Amino acid sequence: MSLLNILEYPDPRLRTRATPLTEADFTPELQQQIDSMFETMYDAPGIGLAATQVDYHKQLIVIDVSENKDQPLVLINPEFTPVDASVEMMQEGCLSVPEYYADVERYVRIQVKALDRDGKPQEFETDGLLAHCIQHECDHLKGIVFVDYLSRMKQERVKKKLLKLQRQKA
Ligand code: GNR
Ligand code: NI
Repeated sequence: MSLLNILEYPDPRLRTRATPLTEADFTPELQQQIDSMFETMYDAPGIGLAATQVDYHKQLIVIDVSENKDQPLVLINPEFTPVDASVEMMQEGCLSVPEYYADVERYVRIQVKALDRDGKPQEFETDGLLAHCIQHECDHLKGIVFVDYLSRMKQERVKKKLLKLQRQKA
């Protein structure tokens, strides 16, 4: 296991569309990648991490929204459908957009279909923070970052702020 580098907005690599994993992808290396993603997410700390954020462009997400950080969830080739049209706002943050938070509208209740870390199909319905988090992570796999939903002016402001932060770190 090892900590992975998290790409930061506006890094163009965050725009990569992840490809589905195939049966041949379920190797010991994949299990290592998953463990390293959990380690990176818990260390950050965050409640979710999409493979895109660590420059690995396969449809793989790790999540743990539990209080005690003891409910790891792996979603591979995830798909979701809203249960109904209700939406709600929640304040979101993103490990690829450090020190910035904004309200984002997401479906309240979603039906989720994905494979688990062993390639076994799983299906469940969820709402609340987990539903928001899954929608946020599925966006990453499509190259979408939550700031894309904000006004152009806010996007420009975040971009400037982060580029400055990145210059200072370099
Ligand atoms: O740590 C995170 N918190 C969060 C809060 C509200 C909605 C979504 C998230 S995901 C985020 C971690 C992250 O950047 N995942 O891609
Ligand atoms: Ni994110």
